[in-house]
Order: sequence, then structure tokens, then C-alpha cells
Amino acid sequence: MSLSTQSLSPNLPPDTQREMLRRMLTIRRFEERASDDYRAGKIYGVVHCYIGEEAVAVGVCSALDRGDRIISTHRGHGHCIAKGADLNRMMAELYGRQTGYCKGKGGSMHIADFGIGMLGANGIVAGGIAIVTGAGLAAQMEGKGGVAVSFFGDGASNAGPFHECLNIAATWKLPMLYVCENNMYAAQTPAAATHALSDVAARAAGYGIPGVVVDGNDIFAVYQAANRAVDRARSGDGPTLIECKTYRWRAHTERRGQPDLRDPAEVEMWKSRDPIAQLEHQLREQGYLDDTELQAVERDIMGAIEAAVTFAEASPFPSPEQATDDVFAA
Ligand SMILES: Cc1ncc(C[n+]2csc(CCOP(=O)(O)OP(=O)(O)O)c2C)c(N)n1
Ligand SMILES: [Mg+2]
Repeated sequence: MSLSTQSLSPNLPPDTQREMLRRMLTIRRFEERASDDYRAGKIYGVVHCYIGEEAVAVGVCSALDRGDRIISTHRGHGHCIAKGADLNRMMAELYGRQTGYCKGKGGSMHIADFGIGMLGANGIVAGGIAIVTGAGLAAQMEGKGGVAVSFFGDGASNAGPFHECLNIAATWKLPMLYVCENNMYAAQTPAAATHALSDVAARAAGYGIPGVVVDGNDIFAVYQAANRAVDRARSGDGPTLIECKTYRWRAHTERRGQPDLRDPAEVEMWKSRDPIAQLEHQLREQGYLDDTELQAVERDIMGAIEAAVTFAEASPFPSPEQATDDVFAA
């Protein structure tokens, strides 16, 4: 296992770095709006916010090509936006409308867009790991240099699919990245209560693949680790396990009355390590961003989110007759 926590501003064009900031900010503003609208009773089902973890999705997806495939979790908005999903169709799905990605019948945890290689969010903890390992096998068989990425939580790393998939992906040298978003909790349960290792990445050794720990709030650290792992995967050398140490700012879900048993001082400490503020600071230091540019980006994002809400609210709900459309087995 190697440790790579320092922030090295990579040799990336300024526009690429600004685009990373834009995507992270889009995730945050989208979820702030989704959370407000959920509380206002306009959004149904369950909403899990990714706020605080944005550098992981954007850092990893910035190292991918459009055709590379990813899979997400129950906390999936960030991965969708990082891979380039359409905000209108995402918001419409949250609002339960026909124009949503899942025709309004899936909600927050069922957003997929095969056109951009986003194979789906997933309400089954660790369920996505097995699906996307199949996509890794597909990429290997296609022989076009594609890679597949599994995002999952620290809690999911205790489940069977994680171990089975790492084993087979390592053995078959599948072109995969396994990206553990270690936010230190599975719902209310601290990681230390469910596994004895302090680093999930150490588990990689058991399967004969590299395991890397990165500061998941440092987008450049995440990007560099992902980039190395993508090179390795494309070269036919097999998978890498990347553990991103991060933290969610909000409760496990947005459900009213949802307890948050975490120490408020711990939450505040992590908020002071805001991944977006850190990137913003680095861009300003390099002369790549000023107040006027940042305000313009914020205005654009807020405009796009407002437009997405308008689109969602103007769209019809699915009709009762559509309840069984697209159901393949019952
Ligand atoms: C198979 C399965 N077991 C339990 C649950 C209930 N559940 C939903 S999210 C969650 C915690 C997941 O923790 P982690 O993998 O660390 O992801 P995080 O929520 O921290 O992003 C649990 C237990 C579920 N959805 N699926
Ligand atoms: Mg977790």
C-alpha cells in the first residue's frame, strides 16, 4: 500500500482546473436545492447528499474519458454530475416526473445515463460493485482501452461483493478502479465498529493489487491517484483500490427527524477542510480565478439549477398505466 496525501497542483490547463471547480460547485448547489425541495415536500423517496465529498467524484471522473463506465451508490448525485449527466433529467427524476432519467419511477437512487457511461446509482449497498466489475470485463473483451470505475462507501467494503469482485478483477487483470469513499460512517455506525483496519486500502494486498490512500478532500491528490490507476488499467496491468478519506457534511439522509449521532465538533472540523474552498484557494493562488469569474460561475450554476426545477415542475407525473412499463420480471 502506498500513501499519497500531499496536494500537488498537476500540470493541467487552467480551463480544466476551473471546470473541476464548476463541477464540484454544481454538485453542491444541486444538492442544496434538492434538500430544500425535499423538505418542502416536492421531492419523494429518499435523498442522500454527497456534500463534502465532491472532490472524489470530480477528481476521479476528470481522469476518465466519456466512454469509460462508472457505477454509483445510494449517494449518487455527485457521480452523475461529475460524469456529465443532464441536470434537467436528474431534477425531473427527483421530482418523480416522466421526463426524468428513470421516467420518474426511480428517484434519487436510480439515476443512470448509459450515453455518458453512468451505469446507475444503486440502493443496494455494494450492489454496484458487482455490476461494474462486469463492465470492466466487457471493457477488457471490447479491447478498446476502456476502464470501469466502482464508487462505494467504507460500509460497502465489508460486504461480500467487494471481496469477490476484487479477487476476480485482480485475477483477470480487469481494467478497473475501485474507489472507496471512506466518510468514516455507514449510516450511524462508525467504521471502527465494523472493521479492525484503519485503512480500507490495506485490503488490496489480500488480492495482490495496489491499494492507495488519498486525502479525498484534495481534488488534485484524488485526480493524480486516479490518473495513475487509469494508466495502469489501460495498460492491461489490472485494477487499483483507491481509498479517499472524506466526510459527509449532512446527515445520512435528508429524511426529517433523521438522527445524526456524530460529534458536532467533528463535523465542524471537516467543514473547515471544505474541498471546494481548498480548490478555490489554489486556483486563486495560481491566478486562475478571481471574484468576478467565481461570481459568473455561481450565476451560471444557479441559472441551470433553476431551469432544471422549472423543467421538472412543468413535466407530468407518470400515469398509473405506466407503472409496469420497463418491468422485465415480477
Ligand atoms: C444491502 C443493503 N444493506 C443495508 C442497506 C441500508 N443502508 C443504506 S446506506 C447504508 C450505509 C452505507 O454506508 P457506506 O457504504 O459507508 O456509504 P455512505 O452512506 O457512507 O456513503 C446502509 C446500511 C442497504 N441499502 N442495502
Ligand atoms: Mg460511509
